[in-house]
This record gives sequence, C-alpha cells and structure tokens, in this order.
Amino acid sequence: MNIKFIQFQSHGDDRGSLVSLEQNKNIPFDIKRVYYLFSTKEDVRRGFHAHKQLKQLAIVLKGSCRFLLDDGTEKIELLLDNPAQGLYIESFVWREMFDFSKDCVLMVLADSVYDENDYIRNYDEFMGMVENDS
Ligand code: T46
Repeated sequence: MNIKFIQFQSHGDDRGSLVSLEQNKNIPFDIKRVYYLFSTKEDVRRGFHAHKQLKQLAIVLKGSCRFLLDDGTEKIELLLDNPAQGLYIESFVWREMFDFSKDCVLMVLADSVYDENDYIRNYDEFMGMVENDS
C-alpha cells in the first residue's frame, strides 16, 4: 500500500519538545496546503474517499484517532497518537478516520491546493478505477 509512517526528530530538552517540518526534507513533497481537524465528535467517521493525485501527510498534534486505509487489495487500520510521527498517504488510497479522542487535533499537509475534482467519493467508482489499473 502506498502509505508509510515517517518518524520526525523531536528536539527535546527540559523545556519540552519541538518538531520541525520542512518540505522535501522530512516532508516528501512541496507543501501547498495545510488544514486541520478539531472539535471532532467521538462517534463520528469521516473521510470516505480517495484522491486521484493528491499526496498528504497526517500528523496528530494532540490526542488520537484511527485511520482505515484501503488500496482496493488490502485494508489496514492504524492508530495515530504521536505528534512526532506522520502518516504519508499517496493517491488511490481510500481513507476513513474514526475514534477521535475529544481533544484530537489532526493536521494534514498536502502537495496541492483544494480541488474537489481530485476526490473519488464513491467506493464502487474507486474500486473500478484501481481494478482497471491493475
Ligand atoms: C483527507 C482527509 C484526511 C475545504 O474547503 N478546503 C480543504 O482544504 C479541505 C480539506 C476541505 N474543505 C471543505 C470541503 C468540505 O465542505 O471542508 C469541508 C469538509 O471536508 P471533507 O468532508 O472532505 O473532510 P474529511 O475530514 O472527510 O476529509 C479531509 C480532506 O478533505 C481529505 O483530503 O484526506 O481529511
């Protein structure tokens, strides 16, 4: 599956911790957009789409949430609960986010500006596209 965890260097001392994110260094693309989810309801599930082109990196800055990731062949569930770790998700990966803790702040860095035409929001359409590609 076209996903991976990226471990960031955490600069810690007796004052606390600091993580630095730099495009094309520890972030594997030019950062064109940053958005974040917060005040998410605990029993809510979001996402339910894949992207045709977009590459993204998700970091839970506070709290935790889970991702279901599906490339049409394999499905995996991952827990994000570490602000020093990023989840890199390439295109054609169906994602659902759930189990948000009350305090969850999920930040996402993206390699492109927002474009609704890049979304595949219908699962059957997504499966058709990945099956035709293999
Ligand atoms: C993704 C997951 C992890 C904008 O206007 N600009 C933006 O940059 C984004 C991301 C969203 N929006 C609008 C579009 C919708 O009216 O915000 C509303 C909520 O977006 P959406 O329902 O797509 O949110 P999620 O949580 O289902 O998905 C988001 C991203 O859209 C998506 O790319 O991979 O987070």
